[in-house]
Amino acid sequence: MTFIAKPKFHHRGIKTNALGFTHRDYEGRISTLCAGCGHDSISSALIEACFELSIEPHRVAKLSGIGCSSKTPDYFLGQSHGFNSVHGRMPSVLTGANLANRELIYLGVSGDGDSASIGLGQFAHCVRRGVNMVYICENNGVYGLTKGQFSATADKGSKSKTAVNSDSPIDLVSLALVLGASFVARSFSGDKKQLVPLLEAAIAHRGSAVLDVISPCVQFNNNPESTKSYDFVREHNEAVNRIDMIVPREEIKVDFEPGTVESVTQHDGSVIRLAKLHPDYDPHNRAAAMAYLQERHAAGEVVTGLLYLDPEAADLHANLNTVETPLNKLGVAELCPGSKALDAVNASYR
Ligand SMILES: Cc1ncc(C[n+]2csc(CCOP(=O)(O)OP(=O)(O)O)c2C)c(N)n1
Ligand code: SF4
Ligand SMILES: [Mg+2]
Repeated sequence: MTFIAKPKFHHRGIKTNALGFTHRDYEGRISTLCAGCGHDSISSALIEACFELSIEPHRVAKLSGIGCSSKTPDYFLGQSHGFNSVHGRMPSVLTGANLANRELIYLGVSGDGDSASIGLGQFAHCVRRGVNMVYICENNGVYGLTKGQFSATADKGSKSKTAVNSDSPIDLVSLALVLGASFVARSFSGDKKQLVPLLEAAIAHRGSAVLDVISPCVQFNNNPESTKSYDFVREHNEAVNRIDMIVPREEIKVDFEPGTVESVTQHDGSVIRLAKLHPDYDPHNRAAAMAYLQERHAAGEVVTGLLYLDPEAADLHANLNTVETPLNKLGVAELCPGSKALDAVNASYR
């Protein structure tokens, strides 16, 4: 219940990160979601990822739409910036905030209804523009908040508590690949070991990072015939790789067989170590990733892991050549340089 405050005291021996923060410093309010909801596990994975990366909470901006999933930013990073926008409109608010201040880490938190139904156009445009963000879709195949109607990501033939879905699904991961996302991953809320490093790598990535996280709705869509249920995903989860994140200050210790691990250095110096679990899967080949996803989906598998990565990607700021200083730090003279400067700009277009 939201009116119950979390106790502030903690054990003296509690683990701290490089900044001296504990997990508590990354938590939010007590969740009001149903007990067992996958979304709560994603919040806890985000807390873990930000703790592990030693992120200063004030450097994060959480943006969301409407839905049980979009409520979750209240339950993690309580000391960060947050904006709960309108259903399906989070991407444009995030894009605007990002353009005004590139110094923050942007977490876009959404649901499958929010992203694949009402917000599909917004999702498409922010991904294709390469907005530097981590876009997380907490995907349960239903509109949880409005009592379990099928969403656009529900598989054809999938059964909820009360109905059978007759429409073809939208796969947000395949869509993100088509749209040019430079980091694309899928995970499962019940697999924290996979989800936490994927979130860490996505945060360290510069460009549009899309994470589709299957997150069962225990209230409306967790029956055995649902392809977004805990049982189904556990039984059909096919991870293509195992990921391990190393932040710049850490020493790289090799504990894999030589040749089985690929190291990818990102813009910020962090290194992603990718252990191949599927010998033929290449996360740098966009077209092959799309074909593989289609093929395995037809075979009834849920493919998870880091599906595509372009570590050299340019983001929206680089594409637009925008000023590095956040707009709120620019003075009047820079924001309004006067008519002579405007004349010069106009002349350059003649
Ligand atoms: C403009 C608008 N249309 C419809 C709604 C009603 N509505 C609220 S949440 C929601 C769907 C949420 O589904 P999803 O994004 O999958 O989130 P979940 O609750 O499943 O996590 C809908 C249709 C709304 N709030 N605003
Ligand atoms: S209705 Fe479903 S999505 Fe919403 S909190 Fe409950 S279990 Fe989670
Ligand atoms: Mg949903």
